[in-house]
Amino acid sequence: MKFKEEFIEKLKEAESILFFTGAGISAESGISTFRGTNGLWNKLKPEELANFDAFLKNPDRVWEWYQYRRKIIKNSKPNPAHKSIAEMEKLFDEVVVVTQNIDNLHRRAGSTEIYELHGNIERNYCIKCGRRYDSPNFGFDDVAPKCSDCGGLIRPDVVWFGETLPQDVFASAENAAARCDICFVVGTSAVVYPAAYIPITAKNSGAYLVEVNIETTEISSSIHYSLLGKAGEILPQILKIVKSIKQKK
Ligand code: BJW
Ligand code: ZN
Repeated sequence: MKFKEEFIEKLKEAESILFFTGAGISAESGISTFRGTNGLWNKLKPEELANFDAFLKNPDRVWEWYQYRRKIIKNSKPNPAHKSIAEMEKLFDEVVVVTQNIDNLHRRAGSTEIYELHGNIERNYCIKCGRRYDSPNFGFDDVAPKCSDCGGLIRPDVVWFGETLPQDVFASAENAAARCDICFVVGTSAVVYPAAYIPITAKNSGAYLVEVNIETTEISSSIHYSLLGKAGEILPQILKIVKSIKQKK
């Protein structure tokens, strides 16, 4: 793949880079996206599953859906896109991952500075007393479990529609966006807010925006350089070019 010269120059100058990622980066690991042709929301309604009222109305149905996804995630592996991002840590002063994904694949690939805006499917908590249930092997029944301390319902520690994002995590992600030199927007439709403000903050603070996606998205018109294709194919090529730049230095 031949990259445009302007992008190569930005890579040469950059000290801090940020990857803003969404479900598309894990698609090649076998985890379904939400929107798009094979997206989860084509078959299931988000308003029936990804919000607190739906959980209260039918906890077993929502829990079962998360158990189904937990099993897929547990059996999946980071793909070349996740691994390339982790490897970039050796090549830049700062590499930050801001992800909307709950699947832990960035961590499993070896990235160390990760801000999970929508939580993590391996964590759970009691909605009544807040007790945490964070073992990855917790609750493998398809029935919503109850807290052993207070009998309250236990929910996955993910952010549903209408809920606020973890404020400290979002603030750190915003700060990282404001200081990065290049912001890569990878595998996200960029329609869910406030997460989608991250690349906008980066751009407003002077960062160069690069999109990696199989199709154009809501944010494509604001992007400096759009790379159309699979994340698992494009990111290893970016890693390769960065390695060759750093060797020449
Ligand atoms: C590839 C690829 C490959 C495929 N390589 N690419 C109107 C305007 C603005 C905002 C709102 C509004 N109405 C309501 C809101 C607020 C709402 C919102 O943004 N809604 C919009 C959808 C309209 N936001 C919220 O409710 C948020 N909270 C909030 O605003 O709090 C303030 C508040 C509090 C109280 C009252 C009112 C407000 C919370 C949002 C939480 C989102 N949660 C979910 C579920 C998480 C748990 C779970 O996983 O079950 O997060 S929804 C879902 O969408 C999930 C994702 O993280 C998120 C983003 O999706 P993502 O990652 O972009 O995936 P896709 O599927 O959309 O896209 C995949 C992309 O990959 C595609 O572009 C493909 O082309 C590409 N792709 N294969 C590269 N191989
Ligand atoms: Zn409890």
